[in-house]
Amino acid sequence: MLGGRGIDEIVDPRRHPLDDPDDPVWRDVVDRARAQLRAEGCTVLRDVVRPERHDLLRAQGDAVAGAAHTDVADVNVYNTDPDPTLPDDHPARVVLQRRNAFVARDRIPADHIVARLYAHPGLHRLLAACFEVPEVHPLADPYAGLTLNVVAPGGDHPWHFDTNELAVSLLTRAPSSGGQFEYCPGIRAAGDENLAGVRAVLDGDRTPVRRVELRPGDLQLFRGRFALHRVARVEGRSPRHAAILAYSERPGVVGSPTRTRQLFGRVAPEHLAGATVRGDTLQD
Ligand SMILES: O=C(O)CCC(=O)C(=O)O
Ligand SMILES: [Fe+2]
Repeated sequence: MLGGRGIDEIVDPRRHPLDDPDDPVWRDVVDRARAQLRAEGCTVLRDVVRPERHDLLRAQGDAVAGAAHTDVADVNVYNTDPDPTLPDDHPARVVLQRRNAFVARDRIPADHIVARLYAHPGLHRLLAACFEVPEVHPLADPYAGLTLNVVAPGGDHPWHFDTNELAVSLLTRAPSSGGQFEYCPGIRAAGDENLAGVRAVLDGDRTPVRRVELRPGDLQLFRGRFALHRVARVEGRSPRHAAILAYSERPGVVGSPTRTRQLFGRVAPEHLAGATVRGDTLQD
């Protein structure tokens, strides 16, 4: 347990002064993140969680990992329903096996390190500055806003696009080997699906693929709506646990019923209300 002394007991204010945007260190963190996000669509803030909290971070993830909805499903990169009317060379026709598991937000206690970070206004302000958007909002989705992604040994998380524009993830348990995050920066854009480029990666093209080595406690900032990405196969005996902190530029974002059922095996009234908010006109 932590002593309830505020966010400083989780985040070292000398490295990441979340509550002090006038601190020159805050500016340095933002400048570096912006440059990398502009160039690559991805940046990693190292050791956002204090190293002395990494054991607790891992233990809290272990404590909820058993609540993951685990299944094997046939999916495509857009997580859309199969559509046999599409041409054979359309990327949505490539069937991928999803063997991962998500713990939903309603199963992660509010006092856990990842839940406290997800809700912290100082983190929202820092993330908005890094992503160069006026504001970021936690999702209105009762399950998908904050999740723990559990990838068991031998498993992976196949190529996909995210529903949300901005993704932030925090590794809570590293596998002994494998499980690297791979992504293709800006492979599609609002109004440009780049079907041929996406299909090429599914067919094995490594040209646009970048690899990130994440460590527990690092915060990864990522534009997942436009960058095809995956988690490579986890090797060894330890699972990979990553907290996914999903934010949106607009308030009120809720996932579709189809996507929600795939990820969590259940839906809430919010998902069925048809109030899905999207920032673009891409097909998913
Ligand atoms: O586990 C990760 O690092 C990323 C997972 C992911 O891409 C997702 O949950 O959408
Ligand atoms: Fe993703």
